[in-house]
Amino acid sequence: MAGEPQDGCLFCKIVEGHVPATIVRETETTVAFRDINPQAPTHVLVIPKAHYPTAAELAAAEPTIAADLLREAQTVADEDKLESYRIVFNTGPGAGQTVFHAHAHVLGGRGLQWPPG
Ligand code: IU
Repeated sequence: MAGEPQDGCLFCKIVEGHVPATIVRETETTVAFRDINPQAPTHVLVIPKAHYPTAAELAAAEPTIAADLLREAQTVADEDKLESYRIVFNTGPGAGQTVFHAHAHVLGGRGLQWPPG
């Protein structure tokens, strides 16, 4: 069923505490943890506890949780005192999405180029 934990989903396992992660924030609906392969001094992933493969599917099914995700991403940036930062939703393999459980990347702490690669 939509939103239910999926077998084999690594981020569902992080939500359930079955896979270790450096968690920086947790709310009723979201978890934020440091990326294991950081691309910037701050690189935090903010995920919904509910399983949706992409941010677009999350927003369509659970707009309130999608808004929670954005608010938490902003809070992570504030807590790391980032003056400038980027919030990224890679969507689809061609855009670099490798984990199909919606997540926002919060990147900052260094200069970020535009356009991204
Ligand atoms: P992507 O947008 O789907 O490529 O992002 C997935 C991210 O999840 C990527 O940056 C990985 O380094 C990160 N990650 C993680 O933080 N912990 C893990 O156990 C695994 C991936 I697997």
